[in-house]
Amino acid sequence: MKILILTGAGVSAESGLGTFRDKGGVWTRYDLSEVATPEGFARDPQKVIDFYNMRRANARGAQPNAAHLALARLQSEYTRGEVTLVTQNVDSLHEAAGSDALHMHGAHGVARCAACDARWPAPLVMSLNDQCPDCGRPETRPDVVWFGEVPHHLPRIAGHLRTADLFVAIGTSGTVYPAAGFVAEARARGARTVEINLEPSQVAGQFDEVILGPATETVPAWVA
Ligand code: BJW
Repeated sequence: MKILILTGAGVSAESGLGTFRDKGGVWTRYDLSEVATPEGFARDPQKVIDFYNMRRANARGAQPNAAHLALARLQSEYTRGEVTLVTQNVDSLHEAAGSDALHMHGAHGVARCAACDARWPAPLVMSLNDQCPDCGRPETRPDVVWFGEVPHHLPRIAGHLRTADLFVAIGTSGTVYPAAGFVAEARARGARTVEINLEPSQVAGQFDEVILGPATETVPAWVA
């Protein structure tokens, strides 16, 4: 059986990383048009760099929780098929738990040159004057996907959506596309679909099964 798992901020919530849209979430404290769009970066790049330096520093101290660990165990021990993990998260907690994940919205740990698209490991504190190691231009930005930008790995994800027998979404509100549309795609191709979340997402009605509760309890129980 081919299993495709999509995770969102809820899977890292109990590691101490805030979600985006819950009470006190990132988008209740920051204007996303200012810090998570190419236009915001063009208007005030220093503000955006500061925002991501702060988020990168928070993420650096976080440890994987029981949900990340259970998913890593599933990925390494499942012998009746394959388990593909796609995450919208920019933290590296799936990797810290031992998983291999496709980061469709990028990663805190990667810097990108806005001029030539080169990528390299991000320093903990990124600066606007950082020069690209390839072209030398000082046009460094975080390698994260902002609104209006095309997410990473979409052709590979589309392939997995076509062939998955089981699609599972964990800790995501189902508000951001194209990820929120994956359940419909997987379902149209005949996959069974399961949502695991603290509360029903915006697209909960499209899943065959919805499991509610904190990820550190529900995910290990589902994997077991
Ligand atoms: C727990 C829990 C616990 C809490 N246990 N659970 C229709 C189709 C296509 C696109 C669009 C469309 N309509 C509009 C668009 C455009 C736009 C969009 O979706 N806008 C909507 C807001 C309407 N999308 C885009 O612009 C995307 N690009 C794009 O569409 O390109 C065009 C294109 C697509 C395809 C092919 C060709 C071209 C890009 C979106 C980029 C999103 N970027 C961000 C920032 C990333 C960097 C950063 O981290 O700063 O990604 S925004 C933010 O939202 C972040 C997240 O990955 C993303 C999703 O959030 P997530 O993970 O769901 O978090 P929350 O907070 O929303 O939800 C947390 C959930 O966890 C909740 O449900 C809680 O209940 C739960 N929870 N604690 C379990 N303990």
